Amino acid sequence: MKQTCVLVGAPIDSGKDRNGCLMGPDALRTAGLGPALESLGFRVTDLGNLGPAAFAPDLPHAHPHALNETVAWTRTLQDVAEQVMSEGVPIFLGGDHAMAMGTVTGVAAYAAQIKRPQFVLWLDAHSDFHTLTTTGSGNLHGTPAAYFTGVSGFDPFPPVPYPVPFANVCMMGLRSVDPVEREQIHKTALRIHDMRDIDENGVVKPLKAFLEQVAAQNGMLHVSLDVDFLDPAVAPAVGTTVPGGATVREAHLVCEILHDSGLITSMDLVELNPFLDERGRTAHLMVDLCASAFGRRVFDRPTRSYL
Ligand code: 6HN
Ligand code: MN
Ligand code: MN
Ligand code: MN
Repeated sequence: MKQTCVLVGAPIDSGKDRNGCLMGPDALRTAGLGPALESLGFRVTDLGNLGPAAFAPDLPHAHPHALNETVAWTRTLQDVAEQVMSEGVPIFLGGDHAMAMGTVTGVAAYAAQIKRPQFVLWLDAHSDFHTLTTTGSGNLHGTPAAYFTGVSGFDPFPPVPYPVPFANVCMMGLRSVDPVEREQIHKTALRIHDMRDIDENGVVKPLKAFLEQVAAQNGMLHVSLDVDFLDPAVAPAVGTTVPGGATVREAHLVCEILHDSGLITSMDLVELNPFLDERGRTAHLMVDLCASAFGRRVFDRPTRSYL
């Protein structure tokens, strides 16, 4: 039987002050995400674009920015993510990275139901490990990793009954971490691979070690791919560019190995701001990376060759 991928549009744009990510889901569709997955043998269903639950309007220059709207999105996404997990492999189309407050807590609730541990691979220039009190910018797309790991300081947000253990989170590609985030991360068992680590060791070694841990525990694996994991020279359509990111091949290799592992159970494609793109090149790159993560390859190799 064909496996099903479920596309879930989440045009959340409240995670920062600069608008544009609301066009992300439709740009990913326009760049051919659905047909790319179909050509790989998947049945693709598309839930269309979601909206936030009802919320009281936020004040224009509040700190944090757009708190009520982001809480409302988190509620919607938690429910939908938990539900949709029984229908196939959801691919959540962002939207900015505040989306992961809902998607990761939602899929983790499903994992708890079926009594499997949840793991997260975080591909990002940033650690997104602020809380409502530590964030300097007030931009909530800088907070999801602290929220879904159960760090306190998220009062207006729904409580997190099934936090993802720090040791089950692997972050790759980091090169912009705020001092408070660094201090907090030091106290945790998060697996961190910054760009220097990738320069020295490549992506295969750390990724393989993480995937072995996921496989050994029969874990569910959520992959959260932020556009700025990539170098801005190849992926310009993001508001938070940081030089020195992953190359096109490094990113593909990560995705190809993820596919070979057979472990991906859900995925986020986030932070694409089509308003900043150059003739759709970043949208196309994100679609191509997603295709690699779901089995596009040049030549066949034995599966699970990395495990
Ligand atoms: N992202 N650390 C910065 C802040 O504003 O808190 C940047 C956050 C970037 C968010 O990667 O999704
Ligand atoms: Mn906004
Ligand atoms: Mn991010
Ligand atoms: Mn980022």
